[in-house]
Amino acid sequence: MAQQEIEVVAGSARSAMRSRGTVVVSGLASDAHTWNLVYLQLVIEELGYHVVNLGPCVPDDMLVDECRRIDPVLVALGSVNGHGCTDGLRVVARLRDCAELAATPMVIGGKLTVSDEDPGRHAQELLGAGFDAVFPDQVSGTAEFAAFVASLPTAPRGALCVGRTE
Ligand code: B12
Repeated sequence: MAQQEIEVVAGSARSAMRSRGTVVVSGLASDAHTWNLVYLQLVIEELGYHVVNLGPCVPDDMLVDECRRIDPVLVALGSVNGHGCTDGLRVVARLRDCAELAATPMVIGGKLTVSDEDPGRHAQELLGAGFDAVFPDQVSGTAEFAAFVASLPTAPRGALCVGRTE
């Protein structure tokens, strides 16, 4: 491994060790919007967590594989194109099917549908499918999300590594 790569890996491991745990931030398979994910990453980092940001248009298989590998203290999914409800219902079922992710806190937020009609009904559907909290733009903002993140238990020291070796 080149010296530069070793320094990057060591730096990332140090930041994970100092943090309250690792959070996976991700866009959904259909969604090309990126800046909401950058915004989420910055908010979560300010709250003391290490963030692995998978970026936009993440296929379901990749999201599941990365969450299993990383073993995060929180999975935060962002939607902007309005298909968050459809994509979210599908992928949360896949995530919850993995025994090691059955109890992992998972949230989704943003513009979850293509119309403003009845965000509460869609939120209930997403909660019923396996999310722990839903933050639709119409009825919630950064303060509610930050309060939820602050309420998470701190990861035990041994669980702070970025990758799970299987
Ligand atoms: C830039 C942009 C694009 C770029 C994205 C480039 C990129 N690399 O990101 C491009 C050109 C690719 C694009 C494409 C499309 N876009 Co566009 N886009 C925008 C635009 C102008 C800005 C979005 C942005 O970056 N905002 C800045 C970030 C920081 O804010 P944000 O995205 O609003 O996210 C906030 C919240 O949603 C929330 N949030 C988001 N995720 C989460 C997650 C959690 C857990 C929480 C708590 C909060 C949260 O917090 C964020 C900060 O406040 C908006 C219009 C606008 N002015 O907002 C339209 C907009 C988002 N786009 C829209 C649409 C419809 C599309 C297209 C379908 C257009 C088309 N017909 O092709 C495609 C979809 C492509 C796809 N496959 O996803 C609509 C969405 C409508 C809806 N959801 O109801 C918007 C609102 C425009 C509009 N008024 O119609 N878009």
